[in-house]
Amino acid sequence: MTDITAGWFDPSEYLIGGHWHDAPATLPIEDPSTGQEIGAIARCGSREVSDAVAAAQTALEGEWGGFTAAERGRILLRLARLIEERTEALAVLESRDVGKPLTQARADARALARYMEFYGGAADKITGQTIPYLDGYTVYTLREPHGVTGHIIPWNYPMQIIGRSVGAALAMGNACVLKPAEEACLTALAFARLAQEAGLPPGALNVVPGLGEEAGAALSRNPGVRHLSFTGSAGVGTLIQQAAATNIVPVTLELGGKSPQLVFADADLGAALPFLLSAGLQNAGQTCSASSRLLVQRPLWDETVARMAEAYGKLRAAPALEDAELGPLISARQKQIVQGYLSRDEGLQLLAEGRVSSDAPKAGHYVAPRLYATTDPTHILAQEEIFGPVQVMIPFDSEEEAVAIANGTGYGLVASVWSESGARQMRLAKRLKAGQVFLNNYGAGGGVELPFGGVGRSGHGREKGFEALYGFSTLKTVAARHG
Ligand code: TXE
Repeated sequence: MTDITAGWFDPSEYLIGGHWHDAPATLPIEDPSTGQEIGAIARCGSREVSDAVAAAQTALEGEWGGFTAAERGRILLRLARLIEERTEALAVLESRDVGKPLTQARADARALARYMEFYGGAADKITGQTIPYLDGYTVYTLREPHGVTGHIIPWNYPMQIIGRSVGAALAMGNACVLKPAEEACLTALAFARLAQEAGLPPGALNVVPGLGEEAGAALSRNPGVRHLSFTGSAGVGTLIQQAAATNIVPVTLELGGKSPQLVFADADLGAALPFLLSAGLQNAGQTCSASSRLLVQRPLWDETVARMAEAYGKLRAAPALEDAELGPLISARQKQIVQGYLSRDEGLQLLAEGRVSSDAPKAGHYVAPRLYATTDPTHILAQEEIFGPVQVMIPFDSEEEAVAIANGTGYGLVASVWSESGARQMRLAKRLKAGQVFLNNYGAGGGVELPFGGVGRSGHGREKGFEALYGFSTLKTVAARHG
């Protein structure tokens, strides 16, 4: 078996209270590009999870809990520098573990550093308010950490999601227990090593890899956890919210979407095209904010279809380290889910299909990207999150119709509008049901400063930006009567 971390660390260890422990049992690490087993991670269970929660509590009562906001910020800033120094090593780890093209993994590693920089800088800039009240009173508010926060994250963007949730939680002074996805844990473990190197005290961050139904379920039910942050499927999100209800703790859920881009006849199509394509195919479409629906006004329909189909014809899925446009999907199971949808494409018009590289290992989880068209926005492939390299184009006539189609799934994560009309942009920014609306762009470069989250079935709560710092803290009102 290859040494997947190139001697950096043993991936089968897990972190509790500042100590790396030998795994009680292990789970295999699979390289999605080859289908080969390339190592093992720990299979933590309820015992390790409760030890991790206890260690986090101890950290809050000890050194970590005594840190000033500025001291916490300084550690995160040091961590940002360490991540920057290891960008390439982190990118290679993520690329192999997730099957993500190297360029995309590099962008994720840079984002992780940037999150630490942003939250490191923000840590001592969160303030309360003074509130004018009755004569003889002084009223003010304090922002305090929740305590122990639980972070259950998926496999598609481990570094980005650790950055936005663990970064913000630590900045506010919480102590974190992180349960990475069993399919991709390596950069979570690397991040924890670097956090230690940056001086994060023992117990402030604990990492317990394991299965969702074991370690994940144990973490979500542990009464010592005072806030839960979850990114993943709607089904598991429901379980997390139920567990949070039992313990009466706040929960942030980010559950994916069916995000549309609306292209109007007055749009600059040349500017839109790269976004129409990449927003749907980044990480082989395994992206919560993937733009899987492209709504195009009829006067631009033929040209958009022709140019998109031409671009699809050039796409290639290849091993992650070859850095083609697409890598494999994360697992045989995910490939099965995507192929299940593709087998239900009756009634759709297949406009174009990319290809799988001829030298891609047969046991890798490759799916050739597909572009479809339909006039039926209720078709299952135009309604459900496929989480694979599949986009559906839908024509429309009026702005009214475009809004109805765009808002016509239960999801509400991202929407974008391509139009030169400022008035239309402003109208639609209000009318589209989404946590974020992008005007003449998609994703705004992923900026860490931008609050992010969904409405409807896409979840609730906000991560990223300053908003996350409010989510990872609780507000205390202090009212003093002094006569
Ligand atoms: O997600 P899961 P899966 C969607 C996407 C994909 C589908 C299935 O549509 O096809 O979900 O992916 C942990 N208690 N998204 O099965 O199961 C699990 O270990 C507590 C969208 O991988 O939701 C992992 O750490 N935790 C999404 C995390 O939950 C549990 C990203 C996510 O896994 C658990 C990923 C349980 N009972 C998938 N069961 C997005 N929004 O970006 C599992 N987990």
